[in-house]
Amino acid sequence: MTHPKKIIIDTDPGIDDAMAIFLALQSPEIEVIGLTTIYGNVYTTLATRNALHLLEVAGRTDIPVAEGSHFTITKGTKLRVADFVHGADGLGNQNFPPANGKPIEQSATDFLTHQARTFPGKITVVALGPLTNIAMAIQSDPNFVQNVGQIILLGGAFAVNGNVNPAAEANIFGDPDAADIVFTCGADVVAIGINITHQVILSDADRDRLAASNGLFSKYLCKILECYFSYHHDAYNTRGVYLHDPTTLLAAVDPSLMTYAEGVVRVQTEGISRGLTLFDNKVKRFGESNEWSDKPSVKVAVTVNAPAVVKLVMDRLMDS
Ligand SMILES: [Ca+2]
Repeated sequence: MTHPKKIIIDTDPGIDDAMAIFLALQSPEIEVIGLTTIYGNVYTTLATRNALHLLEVAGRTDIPVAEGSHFTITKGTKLRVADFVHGADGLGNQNFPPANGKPIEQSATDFLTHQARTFPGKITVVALGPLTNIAMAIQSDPNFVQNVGQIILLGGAFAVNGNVNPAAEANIFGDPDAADIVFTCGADVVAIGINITHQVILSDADRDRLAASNGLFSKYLCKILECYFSYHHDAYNTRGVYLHDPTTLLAAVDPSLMTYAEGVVRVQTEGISRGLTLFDNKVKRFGESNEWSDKPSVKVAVTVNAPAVVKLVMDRLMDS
Protein backbone atom coordinates (compact mmCIF):
# COMPACT_ATOMS: atom_id res chain seq x y z
CA MET A 1 0.00 0.00 0.00
CA THR A 2 1.24 3.47 -0.79
CA HIS A 3 1.78 5.83 2.10
CA PRO A 4 -0.89 8.46 2.55
CA LYS A 5 0.00 11.89 1.21
CA LYS A 6 1.23 14.26 3.94
CA ILE A 7 -0.99 17.33 4.06
CA ILE A 8 -0.77 20.67 5.84
CA ILE A 9 -4.06 22.58 5.77
CA ASP A 10 -3.71 26.35 5.88
CA THR A 11 -7.10 27.49 7.07
CA ASP A 12 -9.35 30.28 8.39
CA PRO A 13 -12.16 28.27 10.01
CA GLY A 14 -14.82 29.02 8.80
CA ILE A 15 -17.81 26.71 8.23
CA ASP A 16 -16.63 25.18 4.96
CA ASP A 17 -13.11 24.97 6.42
CA ALA A 18 -14.59 22.85 9.22
CA MET A 19 -16.12 20.56 6.60
CA ALA A 20 -12.81 20.32 4.74
CA ILE A 21 -10.85 19.54 7.93
CA PHE A 22 -13.28 16.79 8.95
CA LEU A 23 -13.25 15.42 5.41
CA ALA A 24 -9.46 15.32 5.50
CA LEU A 25 -9.52 13.38 8.76
CA GLN A 26 -11.93 10.90 7.15
CA SER A 27 -9.78 10.36 4.05
CA PRO A 28 -7.34 7.43 4.20
CA GLU A 29 -5.52 8.73 1.10
CA ILE A 30 -4.06 11.62 3.10
CA GLU A 31 -2.45 12.21 6.48
CA VAL A 32 -2.99 15.62 8.09
CA ILE A 33 0.34 16.52 9.71
CA GLY A 34 -0.66 20.00 10.82
CA LEU A 35 -2.99 22.95 10.53
CA THR A 36 -1.72 26.48 9.99
CA THR A 37 -4.08 29.37 10.58
CA ILE A 38 -4.81 32.63 8.82
CA TYR A 39 -7.31 35.49 8.90
CA GLY A 40 -10.13 35.50 6.35
CA ASN A 41 -13.45 34.21 7.61
CA VAL A 42 -12.33 35.43 11.05
CA TYR A 43 -9.20 37.09 12.48
CA THR A 44 -6.16 34.87 12.91
CA THR A 45 -6.45 34.53 16.71
CA LEU A 46 -9.97 33.18 16.36
CA ALA A 47 -8.95 31.00 13.40
CA THR A 48 -6.38 29.36 15.69
CA ARG A 49 -8.92 28.89 18.45
CA ASN A 50 -11.39 27.36 15.98
CA ALA A 51 -8.76 25.05 14.49
CA LEU A 52 -7.92 23.76 17.98
CA HIS A 53 -11.62 23.39 18.78
CA LEU A 54 -12.32 21.40 15.59
CA LEU A 55 -9.46 19.01 16.33
CA GLU A 56 -10.84 18.53 19.85
CA VAL A 57 -14.28 17.76 18.41
CA ALA A 58 -12.62 15.20 16.14
CA GLY A 59 -10.54 13.70 18.96
CA ARG A 60 -7.38 14.54 17.01
CA THR A 61 -5.46 16.80 19.38
CA ASP A 62 -2.33 14.94 18.25
CA ILE A 63 -2.32 17.19 15.17
CA PRO A 64 -0.35 20.42 15.76
CA VAL A 65 -1.79 23.87 15.05
CA ALA A 66 0.65 26.64 14.09
CA GLU A 67 -0.63 30.19 14.20
CA GLY A 68 -0.21 32.27 11.08
CA SER A 69 0.13 35.90 10.20
CA HIS A 70 -2.00 38.65 11.70
CA PHE A 71 -1.34 40.97 8.76
CA THR A 72 -0.94 40.83 4.99
CA ILE A 73 2.37 40.26 3.23
CA THR A 74 2.68 44.03 2.77
CA LYS A 75 2.11 44.44 6.55
CA GLY A 76 -1.48 45.58 6.00
CA THR A 77 -3.61 45.37 9.11
CA LYS A 78 -6.89 46.49 7.57
CA LEU A 79 -8.05 42.95 6.93
CA ARG A 80 -11.26 41.86 5.28
CA VAL A 81 -13.06 39.40 7.52
CA ALA A 82 -16.18 37.56 6.28
CA ASP A 83 -17.94 37.09 9.61
CA PHE A 84 -21.26 37.88 7.91
CA VAL A 85 -20.93 34.57 6.02
CA HIS A 86 -19.74 32.31 8.85
CA GLY A 87 -21.05 34.02 12.00
CA ALA A 88 -19.14 36.26 14.42
CA ASP A 89 -17.38 33.19 15.87
CA GLY A 90 -16.67 31.75 12.40
CA LEU A 91 -18.62 28.61 13.28
CA GLY A 92 -22.25 29.58 12.92
CA ASN A 93 -22.64 31.49 16.22
CA GLN A 94 -22.88 28.33 18.30
CA ASN A 95 -20.94 29.69 21.32
CA PHE A 96 -18.84 26.56 21.68
CA PRO A 97 -16.69 26.41 24.81
CA PRO A 98 -13.12 27.60 24.23
CA ALA A 99 -10.57 25.00 23.17
CA ASN A 100 -8.26 23.59 25.83
CA GLY A 101 -5.33 23.16 23.47
CA LYS A 102 -2.70 25.70 22.50
CA PRO A 103 -0.94 26.35 19.22
CA ILE A 104 2.66 25.18 18.96
CA GLU A 105 5.48 27.67 19.51
CA GLN A 106 6.50 27.60 15.84
CA SER A 107 4.79 30.12 13.56
CA ALA A 108 2.83 28.88 10.55
CA THR A 109 5.62 30.04 8.24
CA ASP A 110 8.30 28.22 10.23
CA PHE A 111 6.14 25.10 10.46
CA LEU A 112 5.59 25.11 6.69
CA THR A 113 9.26 25.60 5.80
CA HIS A 114 10.43 23.11 8.45
CA GLN A 115 8.06 20.35 7.34
CA ALA A 116 8.89 20.89 3.66
CA ARG A 117 12.60 20.67 4.52
CA THR A 118 12.08 17.53 6.62
CA PHE A 119 10.04 15.73 3.93
CA PRO A 120 11.32 17.20 0.65
CA GLY A 121 8.88 16.76 -2.21
CA LYS A 122 6.39 14.96 0.04
CA ILE A 123 4.27 17.72 1.58
CA THR A 124 1.06 18.95 -0.02
CA VAL A 125 -0.13 22.30 1.30
CA VAL A 126 -3.88 22.74 0.95
CA ALA A 127 -4.46 26.48 1.28
CA LEU A 128 -8.05 27.41 2.16
CA GLY A 129 -7.66 31.08 3.09
CA PRO A 130 -5.71 34.17 1.99
CA LEU A 131 -2.20 33.14 0.93
CA THR A 132 -0.12 35.23 3.34
CA ASN A 133 1.48 32.32 5.24
CA ILE A 134 2.45 30.54 2.03
CA ALA A 135 3.96 33.70 0.52
CA MET A 136 5.88 34.29 3.77
CA ALA A 137 7.23 30.73 3.60
CA ILE A 138 8.38 31.38 0.02
CA GLN A 139 10.09 34.60 1.06
CA SER A 140 11.65 33.32 4.26
CA ASP A 141 13.17 30.09 2.92
CA PRO A 142 14.75 30.15 -0.55
CA ASN A 143 14.42 26.34 -0.71
CA PHE A 144 10.73 26.15 0.19
CA VAL A 145 9.60 26.22 -3.46
CA GLN A 146 11.87 23.24 -4.25
CA ASN A 147 11.05 21.43 -1.02
CA VAL A 148 7.28 21.64 -1.07
CA GLY A 149 5.58 18.87 -3.03
CA GLN A 150 2.46 20.70 -4.16
CA ILE A 151 0.35 23.70 -3.22
CA ILE A 152 -3.37 23.22 -3.84
CA LEU A 153 -5.22 26.45 -3.21
CA LEU A 154 -8.76 27.66 -3.12
CA GLY A 155 -8.57 30.96 -4.88
CA GLY A 156 -9.47 32.99 -7.91
CA ALA A 157 -12.37 33.36 -10.26
CA PHE A 158 -11.26 32.18 -13.68
CA ALA A 159 -13.42 33.66 -16.43
CA VAL A 160 -16.30 34.24 -14.01
CA ASN A 161 -17.20 37.04 -11.60
CA GLY A 162 -15.66 37.17 -8.15
CA ASN A 163 -17.58 36.71 -4.91
CA VAL A 164 -16.33 39.80 -3.04
CA ASN A 165 -17.08 42.02 -6.02
CA PRO A 166 -17.26 41.36 -9.77
CA ALA A 167 -13.45 41.21 -9.97
CA ALA A 168 -12.20 39.34 -6.95
CA GLU A 169 -12.63 36.03 -5.14
CA ALA A 170 -12.40 36.29 -1.34
CA ASN A 171 -9.15 34.44 -0.60
CA ILE A 172 -7.22 36.28 -3.28
CA PHE A 173 -8.83 39.59 -2.30
CA GLY A 174 -7.68 38.98 1.28
CA ASP A 175 -4.03 39.35 0.22
CA PRO A 176 -3.55 39.88 -3.54
CA ASP A 177 0.19 40.57 -3.21
CA ALA A 178 0.69 37.25 -1.41
CA ALA A 179 -1.39 35.48 -4.06
CA ASP A 180 0.75 36.87 -6.88
CA ILE A 181 3.89 35.64 -5.07
CA VAL A 182 2.42 32.14 -4.74
CA PHE A 183 1.14 31.94 -8.32
CA THR A 184 4.53 32.97 -9.75
CA CYS A 185 6.84 31.14 -7.32
CA GLY A 186 7.57 28.15 -9.55
CA ALA A 187 6.23 25.45 -7.20
CA ASP A 188 3.69 22.87 -8.36
CA VAL A 189 0.61 25.04 -7.78
CA VAL A 190 -2.96 23.91 -8.45
CA ALA A 191 -5.69 26.56 -8.26
CA ILE A 192 -9.32 25.71 -7.61
CA GLY A 193 -11.37 28.82 -8.31
CA ILE A 194 -15.00 29.67 -7.77
CA ASN A 195 -15.63 28.82 -11.43
CA ILE A 196 -15.27 25.26 -10.07
CA THR A 197 -16.65 25.50 -6.55
CA HIS A 198 -19.85 27.27 -7.61
CA GLN A 199 -20.73 24.06 -9.45
CA VAL A 200 -20.43 21.99 -6.28
CA ILE A 201 -23.53 22.52 -4.17
CA LEU A 202 -24.64 20.84 -0.98
CA SER A 203 -28.41 21.08 -1.25
CA ASP A 204 -31.06 21.47 1.44
CA ALA A 205 -31.92 17.80 0.84
CA ASP A 206 -28.27 16.80 1.37
CA ARG A 207 -28.24 18.71 4.63
CA ASP A 208 -31.37 16.85 5.74
CA ARG A 209 -29.59 13.55 5.03
CA LEU A 210 -26.57 14.71 7.04
CA ALA A 211 -28.85 15.73 9.90
CA ALA A 212 -30.55 12.33 9.87
CA SER A 213 -27.28 10.41 10.01
CA ASN A 214 -25.55 9.53 13.25
CA GLY A 215 -22.08 10.60 12.18
CA LEU A 216 -20.10 12.68 14.69
CA PHE A 217 -19.03 15.13 11.99
CA SER A 218 -22.34 15.32 10.17
CA LYS A 219 -24.18 16.07 13.41
CA TYR A 220 -21.71 18.78 14.38
CA LEU A 221 -21.75 20.33 10.92
CA CYS A 222 -25.53 20.50 10.77
CA LYS A 223 -25.46 22.75 13.84
CA ILE A 224 -23.07 25.25 12.27
CA LEU A 225 -24.42 25.10 8.70
CA GLU A 226 -27.62 27.07 9.37
CA CYS A 227 -25.87 30.42 9.11
CA TYR A 228 -24.06 29.39 5.92
CA PHE A 229 -27.28 28.24 4.25
CA SER A 230 -29.10 31.45 5.09
CA TYR A 231 -26.23 33.55 3.71
CA HIS A 232 -26.31 31.60 0.43
CA HIS A 233 -30.04 31.91 0.22
CA ASP A 234 -29.87 35.69 0.61
CA ALA A 235 -26.76 36.31 -1.49
CA TYR A 236 -27.29 33.85 -4.36
CA ASN A 237 -30.91 32.79 -4.03
CA THR A 238 -29.75 29.16 -3.95
CA ARG A 239 -31.28 26.32 -1.94
CA GLY A 240 -27.89 25.01 -0.96
CA VAL A 241 -24.32 26.06 -0.23
CA TYR A 242 -21.13 26.12 -2.27
CA LEU A 243 -18.55 23.58 -1.11
CA HIS A 244 -15.45 25.74 -1.67
CA ASP A 245 -13.02 24.30 0.84
CA PRO A 246 -14.19 20.66 0.75
CA THR A 247 -13.86 20.60 -3.05
CA THR A 248 -10.32 21.97 -2.82
CA LEU A 249 -9.39 19.40 -0.19
CA LEU A 250 -10.73 16.63 -2.42
CA ALA A 251 -8.43 17.79 -5.23
CA ALA A 252 -5.64 16.49 -2.96
CA VAL A 253 -7.49 13.24 -2.24
CA ASP A 254 -8.41 12.48 -5.87
CA PRO A 255 -7.03 14.86 -8.52
CA SER A 256 -9.09 13.07 -11.19
CA LEU A 257 -12.28 14.70 -9.87
CA MET A 258 -11.25 17.74 -11.91
CA THR A 259 -9.54 18.59 -15.17
CA TYR A 260 -6.91 21.28 -15.39
CA ALA A 261 -5.42 23.76 -17.85
CA GLU A 262 -1.82 24.93 -17.56
CA GLY A 263 -0.66 28.48 -17.89
CA VAL A 264 0.45 31.57 -16.02
CA VAL A 265 -1.71 33.32 -13.42
CA ARG A 266 -1.04 36.89 -12.33
CA VAL A 267 -3.01 38.81 -9.74
CA GLN A 268 -4.11 42.43 -9.99
CA THR A 269 -2.80 44.06 -6.81
CA GLU A 270 -4.19 47.59 -7.21
CA GLY A 271 -7.17 49.56 -8.40
CA ILE A 272 -10.81 48.66 -8.73
CA SER A 273 -10.01 45.12 -9.88
CA ARG A 274 -7.63 44.41 -6.98
CA GLY A 275 -7.67 40.66 -6.39
CA LEU A 276 -8.54 39.76 -10.00
CA THR A 277 -6.83 36.57 -11.19
CA LEU A 278 -5.84 36.66 -14.86
CA PHE A 279 -4.88 33.39 -16.50
CA ASP A 280 -2.78 33.18 -19.67
CA ASN A 281 -3.88 29.81 -21.05
CA LYS A 282 -1.02 29.93 -23.61
CA VAL A 283 -3.42 29.48 -26.52
CA LYS A 284 -2.29 32.74 -28.09
CA ARG A 285 1.38 33.52 -28.68
CA PHE A 286 1.57 37.23 -27.83
CA GLY A 287 3.75 39.42 -30.07
CA GLU A 288 5.39 41.39 -27.27
CA SER A 289 6.55 40.28 -23.89
CA ASN A 290 4.19 41.08 -21.03
CA GLU A 291 3.76 40.60 -17.27
CA TRP A 292 2.93 36.92 -17.83
CA SER A 293 5.93 36.15 -20.09
CA ASP A 294 8.63 33.95 -18.61
CA LYS A 295 6.66 33.28 -15.43
CA PRO A 296 6.24 29.67 -14.29
CA SER A 297 3.05 27.83 -15.17
CA VAL A 298 0.48 26.59 -12.70
CA LYS A 299 -2.52 24.31 -13.10
CA VAL A 300 -5.98 25.83 -13.00
CA ALA A 301 -9.01 23.57 -12.56
CA VAL A 302 -11.40 24.03 -15.48
CA THR A 303 -13.99 21.26 -15.06
CA VAL A 304 -15.24 19.27 -12.10
CA ASN A 305 -17.26 16.11 -11.61
CA ALA A 306 -19.58 17.87 -9.16
CA PRO A 307 -21.88 14.91 -8.37
CA ALA A 308 -18.85 12.77 -7.52
CA VAL A 309 -17.46 15.49 -5.23
CA VAL A 310 -20.77 15.91 -3.39
CA LYS A 311 -21.14 12.14 -3.04
CA LEU A 312 -17.65 11.79 -1.56
CA VAL A 313 -18.30 14.66 0.88
CA MET A 314 -21.59 13.11 1.99
CA ASP A 315 -20.31 9.54 2.26
CA ARG A 316 -17.26 10.46 4.28
CA LEU A 317 -18.97 12.92 6.63
CA MET A 318 -21.82 10.53 7.38
CA ASP A 319 -19.40 7.68 8.04
CA SER A 320 -17.91 9.16 11.22
CA1 LIG B 1 -11.52 28.92 4.07
